[in-house]
Amino acid sequence: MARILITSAIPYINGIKHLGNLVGSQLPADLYARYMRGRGHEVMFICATDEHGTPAELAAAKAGKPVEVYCTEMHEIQKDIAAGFRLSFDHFGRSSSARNHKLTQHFAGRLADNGFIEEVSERQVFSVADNRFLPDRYIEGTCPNCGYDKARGDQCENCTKQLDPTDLINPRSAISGSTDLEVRETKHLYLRQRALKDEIEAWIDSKTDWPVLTTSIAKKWLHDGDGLQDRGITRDLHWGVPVRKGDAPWPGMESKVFYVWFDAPIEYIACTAEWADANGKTDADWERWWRTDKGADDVRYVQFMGKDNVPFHTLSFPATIMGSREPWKLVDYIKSFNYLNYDGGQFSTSQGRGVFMDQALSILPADYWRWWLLSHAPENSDSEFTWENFQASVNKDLADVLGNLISRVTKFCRAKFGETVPEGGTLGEREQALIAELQERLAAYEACMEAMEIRKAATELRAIWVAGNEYLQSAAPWTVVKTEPERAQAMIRLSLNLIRLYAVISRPFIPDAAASTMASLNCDDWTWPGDVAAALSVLPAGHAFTTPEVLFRKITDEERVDWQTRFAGVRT
Ligand code: B3M
Ligand code: ZN
Repeated sequence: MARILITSAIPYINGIKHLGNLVGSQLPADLYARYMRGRGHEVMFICATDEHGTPAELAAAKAGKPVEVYCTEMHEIQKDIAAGFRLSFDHFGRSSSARNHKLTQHFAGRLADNGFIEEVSERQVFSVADNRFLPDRYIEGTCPNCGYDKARGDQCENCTKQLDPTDLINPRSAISGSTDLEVRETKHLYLRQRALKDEIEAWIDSKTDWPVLTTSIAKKWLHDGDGLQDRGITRDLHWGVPVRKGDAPWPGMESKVFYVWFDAPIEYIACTAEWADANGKTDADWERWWRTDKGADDVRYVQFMGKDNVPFHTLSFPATIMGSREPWKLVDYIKSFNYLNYDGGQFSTSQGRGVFMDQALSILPADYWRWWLLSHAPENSDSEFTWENFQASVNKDLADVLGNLISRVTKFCRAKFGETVPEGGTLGEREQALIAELQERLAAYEACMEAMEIRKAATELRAIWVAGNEYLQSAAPWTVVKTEPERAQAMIRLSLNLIRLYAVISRPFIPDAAASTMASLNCDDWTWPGDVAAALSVLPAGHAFTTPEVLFRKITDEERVDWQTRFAGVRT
């Protein structure tokens, strides 16, 4: 039994995520976690809300709520929706937790002690009326390029020109509207990533099994232009982890917080500590996942994320860990994803374009979405969601292939032999051939799941479902029963067991359907089928079951058209 630590990129707190976000991190991470648990491994699956930074402050202000209150509410909302999608986190934490405050300050202290922090003086805009420094996007004014009067200090939304706050004509505070702005000196902390470049590069070079998408992005940032840059890790905000050097104050940094991207990945670790706290465990219980001096040596650590998050996970977070000179676990494998597009354009949170997680669950159960998203995961290139494709996949794969097999077998059994596994007959050549085929296909499926080749895994799983259908079609127990009822019984006994096998191996993709199928089969044996022949005799003759309701319903053309129009516009 192996020990596997799995983290999904932690979603920002400022709003409900769309399906593109979901398929780029949380959902594939869940698939992998469920698979590894199914294989009997010890898994720790961690996710959280990413709660700090300007976007959180702005979203809270827009909602008219104190930022703490806003984050608490949004965390609960995101947690409920994640549960709705059956994301099986061992813990869904918060980057604003006390654990993360402490650990972030700890890392900063260690980095400073080891000479990896530099204090840099900068000139920045200060709002006298608000009594605070303003981050670029808190400054508004007229765009020097196009004249748009609500341009932000970092960019003009109207003409997309990148700006410096000092470029703006008539600049004002986005918080109070005040024009009483001054440029003042302020000190910030920089993480000296350049000093760790060789170490980081050697580490990345040692990861020869990483996906090309991950390595190519890491390499780009190591070498492009002037190469890896030192990064500012503090901000003049109120909301965030206060800058401290471990337990001690940091002179000159009293009113500052750490940059959100400094504390967010540390939350992976802190969240595991939150898990321990929430479950009455000790520090040793979470440290055995993260401290190589406390048992984490034999842990395999896998991260899941969208491609835009890769630089932070291949460079900045490793720099934090390495620079601490403490024995923290570094990631072993980074599975990254391209983007999912929506019906000819992009999913967009800021524009409200596409289908959002709550909306998706309001029209269909989680399994329908999980199946489509995972079987179309944007692994090797961007992929696209269209309602036609979604309808076709659900109707074919889930309803026609899997659902149909389950309902035909159970209904036929009920009609001819009653709701118990029939006992007559023995397996013939046809069944032996099926078993041999399944054994081979199962190995292929497992290989894809181990390698996190998600689309291919879905294809293999579908092929396993199809094999069962083809068997049933050619064995035709409904004909055989007329002349050789015992043979038909053997076929149905095998088929009922096949349904159980399908529930077990499909569970990572479609956990609800798997659970309801198992409940119908009156069985709770989720043992992974090592030997297919043995797995196909788990349900003995005489075992009672109940004929399940329709497992997957078809999406009608009317529904498809309706949803297409309903989700064509922007969410308000
Ligand atoms: N919150 C960005 C995102 O949600 C960011 C990920 C942090 S992972 C430590 O895509
Ligand atoms: Zn402009």
